[in-house]
Amino acid sequence: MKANPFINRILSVMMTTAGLLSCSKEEVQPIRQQPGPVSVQFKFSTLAIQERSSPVQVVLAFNQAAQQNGSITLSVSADHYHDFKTSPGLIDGTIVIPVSAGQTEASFLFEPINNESLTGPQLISVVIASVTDGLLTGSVKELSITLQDDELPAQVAFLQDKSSVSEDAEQGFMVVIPFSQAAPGTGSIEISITSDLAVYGVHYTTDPAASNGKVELSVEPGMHQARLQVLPVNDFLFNQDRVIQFSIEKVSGALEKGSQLVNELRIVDEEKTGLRKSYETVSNGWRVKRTYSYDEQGNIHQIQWEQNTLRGTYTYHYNAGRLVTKITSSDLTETHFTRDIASRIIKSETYKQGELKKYELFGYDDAGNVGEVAVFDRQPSGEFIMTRLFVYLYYVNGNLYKRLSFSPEAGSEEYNLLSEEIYGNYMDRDNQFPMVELLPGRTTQIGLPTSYQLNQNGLELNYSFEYEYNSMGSPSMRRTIKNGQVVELTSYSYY
Ligand SMILES: [Ca+2]
Ligand SMILES: [Ca+2]
Ligand SMILES: [Ca+2]
Repeated sequence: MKANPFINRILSVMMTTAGLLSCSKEEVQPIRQQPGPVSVQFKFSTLAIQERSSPVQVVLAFNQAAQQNGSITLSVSADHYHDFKTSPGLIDGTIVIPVSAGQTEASFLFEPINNESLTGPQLISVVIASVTDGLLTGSVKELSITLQDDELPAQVAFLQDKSSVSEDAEQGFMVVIPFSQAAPGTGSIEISITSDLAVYGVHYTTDPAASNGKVELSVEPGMHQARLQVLPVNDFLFNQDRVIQFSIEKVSGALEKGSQLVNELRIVDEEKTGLRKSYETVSNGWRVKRTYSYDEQGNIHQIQWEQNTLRGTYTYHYNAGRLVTKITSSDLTETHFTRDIASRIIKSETYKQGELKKYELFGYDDAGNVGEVAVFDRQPSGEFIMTRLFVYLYYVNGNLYKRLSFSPEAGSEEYNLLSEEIYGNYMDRDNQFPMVELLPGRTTQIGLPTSYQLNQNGLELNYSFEYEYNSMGSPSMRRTIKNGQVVELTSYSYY
């Protein structure tokens, strides 16, 4: 077999190489024993760690085992250094990790601190700042740790949607805004205040004070509620209730809006509280209603009346001494009053469209009660004649006992008795709705009658009254009973 020249050539090259290696052995060996520096880099460039997580080992990987002892210095930057610990410890923003020969990686322990405050996620940057001889910083030289907060913002809402306070309440009213949990940090609540009738500084103030219809409440960590004190101004006037709307407009910091964001506070005009407002009597096919309104001094301003489908208004007019001088009616009649030196009304004159139609003369008994009323009506001839005479008798305590109605006999000094009404069995209860209203500013029944007798045309009719009361002890309902049957229902309301 003939030798292949190609194979021969390869063999000769191999021989030559072997000879070359063996003769330069002493020079090549140090390159193998002293490989390049050990490259150090983070195993990951990002890490997300929960605030309540157990400590996490953060690894720096080497490309080969360390040849010698040394150390790695990490520089750490964070907003809140007290939110975590490291091992080795963090000193002046750096961690120094020792490295021993033969180590193939290094690490440090990152321990989050579970706190109660809401700071939001925090970015912590860890950078390989320097390494000692024999080590080299690799390409992943920075690690971003996201420290996740496990707190939730506290929810902020009003305790109630509606509340009320009396105008004369000295401490005012505390609007309470409870939180769903202790505030996990600082925050603030902006409350806007609006009202149709209540004017800030005139009818009420707040603490903290409002400015341009807004109040800012600041919240400290750990607080369970915010409070806003509302101080009504007591004006001593009989006017009206005023409603103020508070609404949680904005919250910031460790807070968020809850569900009840509006609170309506009613400032109750306590001067008027309990004053009679209206009564309505309903019978079979018949209805009458009167509604009373007052001026700021608490005197009757108007009475609205309704009778079946008819309605009208009486307006009261007063002099400087707050005594009624006249009552004008929506049907254009006017009743003027004349008083004696003791300010008692002794005469009333009723005009219609300027013409005197009727006048009444009032007489008083020894106790000062209206004892008699003589009614004079204008006749077609223009002259006035007495058409009725009423006589009133009272119990010692001032409650009306009896009303007698007479008609004068024409052309004589005699009177005919038309009817006799007897009120009896009074209960000692507040009664703002006397069944007989004689003159403004006077009552005929300070208590509640429970029986009534009418003697007329030879007939005797007997009624009894049963009452229901409101929480103030004032009557809210009256049942008029005849022969065991309810014949009339009266309901009463108060301011
Ligand atoms: Ca926590
Ligand atoms: Ca936290
Ligand atoms: Ca008032």
